[in-house]
Amino acid sequence: KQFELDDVVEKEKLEQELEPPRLFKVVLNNDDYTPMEFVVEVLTRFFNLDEEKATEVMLTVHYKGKGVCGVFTLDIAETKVVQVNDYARENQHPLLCSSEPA
Ligand code: TYC
Repeated sequence: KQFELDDVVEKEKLEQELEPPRLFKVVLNNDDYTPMEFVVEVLTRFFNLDEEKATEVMLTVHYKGKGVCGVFTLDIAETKVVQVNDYARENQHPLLCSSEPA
């Protein structure tokens, strides 16, 4: 049985070398109610942006409707979306975070 497992592991390794992981943009969507300051806090807390970059992304969302917080593999992107939406709801803000193929 062990050699079959080794074969599977080896095959997956080769696939991963041939095909880079698919990437997903995590985006924030604009709304009329979430305070700008809270959005900047979210961007610094969950996406490790500095204050200046966070403000830039927040303003892009505010003026253009949405903006990219970062690009991640599927697992990480999904986790960020859940963390941000949970945090927004805990603080009673309608802020919506979502993800899409990069
Ligand atoms: N439009 C919001 C306001 O004027 C600010 C805002 C920015 C909300 C970005 C959401 O993802 C967002 N208070």
